[in-house]
Amino acid sequence: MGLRSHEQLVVCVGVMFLLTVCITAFFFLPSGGTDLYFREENSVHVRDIYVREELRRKEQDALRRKAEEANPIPIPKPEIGAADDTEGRRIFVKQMIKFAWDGYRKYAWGENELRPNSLSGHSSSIFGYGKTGATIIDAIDTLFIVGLKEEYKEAREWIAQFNFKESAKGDLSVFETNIRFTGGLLSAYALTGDKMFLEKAEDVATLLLPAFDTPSGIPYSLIDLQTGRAKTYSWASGKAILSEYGSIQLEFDYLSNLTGNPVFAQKADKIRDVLTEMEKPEGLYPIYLSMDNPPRWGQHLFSMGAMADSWYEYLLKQWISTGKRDKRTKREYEEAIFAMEKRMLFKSEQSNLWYFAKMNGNRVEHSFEHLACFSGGMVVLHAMNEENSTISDHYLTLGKEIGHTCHESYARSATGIGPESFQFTSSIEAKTERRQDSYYILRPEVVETWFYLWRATKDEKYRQWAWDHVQNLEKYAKGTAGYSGIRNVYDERPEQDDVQQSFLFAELFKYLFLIFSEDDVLPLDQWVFNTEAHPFRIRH
Ligand code: DMJ
Repeated sequence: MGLRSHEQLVVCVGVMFLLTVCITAFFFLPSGGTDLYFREENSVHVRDIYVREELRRKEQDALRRKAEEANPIPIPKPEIGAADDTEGRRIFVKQMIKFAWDGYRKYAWGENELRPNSLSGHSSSIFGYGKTGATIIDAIDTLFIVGLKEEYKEAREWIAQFNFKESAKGDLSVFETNIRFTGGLLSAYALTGDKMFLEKAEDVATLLLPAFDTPSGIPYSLIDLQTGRAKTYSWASGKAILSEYGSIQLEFDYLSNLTGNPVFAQKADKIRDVLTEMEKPEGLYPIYLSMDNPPRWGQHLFSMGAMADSWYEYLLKQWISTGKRDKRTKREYEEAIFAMEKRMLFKSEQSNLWYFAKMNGNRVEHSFEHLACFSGGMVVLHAMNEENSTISDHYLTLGKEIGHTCHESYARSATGIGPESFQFTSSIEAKTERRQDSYYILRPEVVETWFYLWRATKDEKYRQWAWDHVQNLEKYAKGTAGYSGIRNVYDERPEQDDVQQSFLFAELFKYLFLIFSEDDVLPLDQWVFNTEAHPFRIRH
């Protein structure tokens, strides 16, 4: 039976309508619960933090499965609580190092760092954009000290064939290259006597030399190692940074001493001479300095933390590393710390917690950084080396108080791990309410201070605090194939940042291993640690 034309039109429209409905349903409706779940995961509309957490865990499980499939021999994962004596704890730390190293070796060999959950390489701007094996060079002395022999051998072979100049690309931080690369190689030489490391250390430091060609000798912050072109940070208004130009001397002096090539020590001495000549506002060192001749201070910002810290550390350690012969450095260190104690040391109102505040001109900011927690260890090291017992007692007390304050910043968080920076106000102490200050990136400074306190006092609480930190790292920072920073220490289920910093090996693992070792492993009257915890021999 034939249809009339208006009937044909109705059928046609009907068919098209049905088709449209089917196509829409096929493409846009969820095919099942799980699918909908994952579709939401990629959507920016998922605001509920618990849903996001759940999704993150699923993602991590998927990555873990991927890692296990790719790696038929499972990476050993030590269980929490496996160790209940000092030796057991030391072995536990060694297993952590092996776990983190195996992950790096498998997924990021030759890259600067590891993304322990994405199972790939990671780099940050301090390394330029080349693959320069920062983790291998930063870790090698730790591998040697803890006795991971096969791992050490493999790292040594990689370094022997490594050409820094060819591999480095873009602008590298002069400071970071010096403390991690020159420092790491120098300590590998100091520990093993293997000349290859010394030659490599000299190669790296030689590549940095063009950065010192400035009117005053105060070096630029960044350098392109292939062209030798150096510059300051774009945000620093043409100024150099105290912690950076001030943390050259230990490595450069040691290098000249070991090689007989005076050029490095001369560069470091020049910086020191310039600083000795400068007028210091009330004895304090501002963070910024111009590179003119003579140089001028920039804005009067003062801190014991970021952008200042290792300048003070190097004054003290330079005195110690010369077998206490360099009296001028000792005097300058004492004057600097005395001025900071006078102007910047505070005690909190409710809990009597001691901390160094920051200052902008005369304005005091009552906050203390994780980075600044190193100062506890520094003053304890001074106390251990000081002949005058009144001064020594004073600095031991100060060190204990700072170690305590920094411990409080850990104890007052949900994870037992301290934030990047914390404040002291009428309502909070040793905590932060600022989301942007709440992260932890595997920094070592707090454990570093407890390590010096352990060596100086033998008070078991420091070992216990370090062990607590080990367990918290296991709980919150352990990823699929290594350890990661966490984004919020106040979150009971913190998100990981997926970066295994190279200083985890150079510093945090080393201090943890040493705190559970006897004092004759790197005794402090024979070794001095650079700011990246690379040990150099003290000259006697
Ligand atoms: C390290 O690279 C060094 O300790 C440096 O002096 C400051 N910060 C990091 C670790 O936090």
